[in-house]
Amino acid sequence: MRRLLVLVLSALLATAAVGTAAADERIIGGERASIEANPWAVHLTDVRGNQFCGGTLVAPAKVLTAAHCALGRSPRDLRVVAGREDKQDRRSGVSVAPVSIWIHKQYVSADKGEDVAVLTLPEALPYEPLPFAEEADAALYEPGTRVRVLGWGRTAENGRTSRYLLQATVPVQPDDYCLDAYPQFVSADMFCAGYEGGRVDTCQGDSGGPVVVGGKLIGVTSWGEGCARRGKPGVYVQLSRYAQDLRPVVYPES
Ligand code: 4AZ
Repeated sequence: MRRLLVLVLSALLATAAVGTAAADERIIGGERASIEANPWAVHLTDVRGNQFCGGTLVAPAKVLTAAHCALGRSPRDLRVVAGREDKQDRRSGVSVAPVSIWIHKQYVSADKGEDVAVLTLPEALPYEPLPFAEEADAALYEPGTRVRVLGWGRTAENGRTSRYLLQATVPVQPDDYCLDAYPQFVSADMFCAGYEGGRVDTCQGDSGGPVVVGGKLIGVTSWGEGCARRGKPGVYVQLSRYAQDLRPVVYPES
């Protein structure tokens, strides 16, 4: 009975949300993004189709996501949804179970670093992958660099996740700013991004998803205190730091 009520209420809310979509689209403080322009953007769901994380196609059959999105899950309990901008549009794109999950062997928790995982798909997908940053790409993390974050996560700290793919642009902050915000911040393995006043950010459900600059995947959405709060930037995996660990998993044939 309660579940029916929840179902009816969420249906009503979903209808209401469609009507006001243009007024306040977000990740938080963001806007709609098309899947055509961002074909490598994927989301992860459970077997029932509930979306809980993001990911990026980095090779035709490899999805990079956060370790905390994959940990404790079996491949058969997971689905990678690709080619689908609207989570409710079952006719677009594909939903596939991975055949295997690789989690960085040093991963403990998101705020300790190594928050990376790779899902291997049963076959190549017909969507353009996005290459990840490598050792030589350190300049892409310079403070002030405006980076693009994408996902289907919450559009308010305690709100619902987004039906549509959203994007926002946030500036990379200097390491001392990130450390002031979070004493556990690990400068070598992470970067943080956001405005000092907050307002624009990733949120729950965006984890595992892409941070993009200059046609490269430079980060993975990882953690933060709340969402879009003043003085609490989003924290992202500094992918160039993990390129060496990722290459043999993403390109096993080479
Ligand atoms: C999360 O819980 C999460 N504001 C993702 C991103 C941020 C905070 C939390 C950054 O998945």
